[in-house]
Amino acid sequence: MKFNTKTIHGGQHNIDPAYGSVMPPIYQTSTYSQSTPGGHKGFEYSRSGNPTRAALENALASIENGEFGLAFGSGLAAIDAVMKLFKPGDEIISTNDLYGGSYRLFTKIFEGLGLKFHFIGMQDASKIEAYINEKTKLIWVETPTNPMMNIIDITACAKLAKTHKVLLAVDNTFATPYLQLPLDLGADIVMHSATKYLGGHSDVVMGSLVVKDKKLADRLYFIQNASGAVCGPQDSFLVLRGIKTLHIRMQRHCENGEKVANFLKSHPKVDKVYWPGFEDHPNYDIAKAQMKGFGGMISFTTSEKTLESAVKFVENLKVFTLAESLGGVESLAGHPASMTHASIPKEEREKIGVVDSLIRLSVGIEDEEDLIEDIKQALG
Ligand code: P1T
Repeated sequence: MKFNTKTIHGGQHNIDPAYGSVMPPIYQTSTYSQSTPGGHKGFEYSRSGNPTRAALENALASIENGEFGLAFGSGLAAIDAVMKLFKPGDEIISTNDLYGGSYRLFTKIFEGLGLKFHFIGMQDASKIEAYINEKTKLIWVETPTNPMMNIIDITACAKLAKTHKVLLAVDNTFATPYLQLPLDLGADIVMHSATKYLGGHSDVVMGSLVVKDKKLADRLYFIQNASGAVCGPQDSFLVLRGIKTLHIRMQRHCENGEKVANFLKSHPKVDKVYWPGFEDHPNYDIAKAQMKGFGGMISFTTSEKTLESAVKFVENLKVFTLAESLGGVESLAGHPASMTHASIPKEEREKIGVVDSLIRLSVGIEDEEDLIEDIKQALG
């Protein structure tokens, strides 16, 4: 089955044996009757499993070319489950440019529990090996990174991970499986904030993991059930519905993203534009090789290079909404330094380019003329 068909049908057989409904029912139940202790029909308690969530988890596994999907109450809950695979003293190498909440989870929760993190630039994957030692258990990659749109070579990271027998996890939130399939490139775990493009309509908070290996899936399932950060049936239904239009939404996000990125690049009030589709992006060749398109996420700095100019821009927008999050049908603008990445100390964030004049756009699927007109008037 090819990708577009998978978004609609992948993992979705025998959805409703009772009435043949085309969409799975929302099984809004916490528990299931048993004829005798242990005599149930596959589900016993909705933390451990729920048919609507199972339909979504099967769809997630299908679109990521994996075998096992797990859905969580948020993207961070999914990352939290991955980190619980490890024990005090274990080391993790992570991209230094990543979602501020992931950084906060790593440094404020898991460092306190004894995990050691190395935050490094991974744009040149050959630099990673120097940080691997016998305690290393995981390489954590976000690509494209949030918010600097750096591109990391997943195939090169996978080779390193295999050589040193460590796991490779890829946060695929910005790219989505429409553009990039980390498991096919050798990653062990693919993670999503399903809140974003998978859900696609800014109406749900959710996270997911997909893996190929049964033993790894069993360990993650144990954590999902034992820690209990699952998502509910209604949210599962919404994300399953969102996935069915992922391919057409992504097509338009990419088209509009390209138009907006080029417009910004040519504007005198804009300094730098970060988007992996530019031929002068430092890792353009890697982006071209591992992604099917370049997506609708763009960051840029104002030519005035001040906090005030960035704040004024986002306040002036009329079609774009100033808000946290990304990946919905509507265009959003954010100010990473004070919003999504405020939990990263100023010196750390400025080292990677998250300066006060940086603005991040999630380009939606509206008419491109309206988006460009809006940016033009806000810059003006
Ligand atoms: O918000 P949540 O569903 O828990 O997902 C966390 C997360 C993980 N990984 C990436 C790459 C993300 O972008 C996010 C969430 N990001 C935002 C809310 C944001 O505006 O960047």
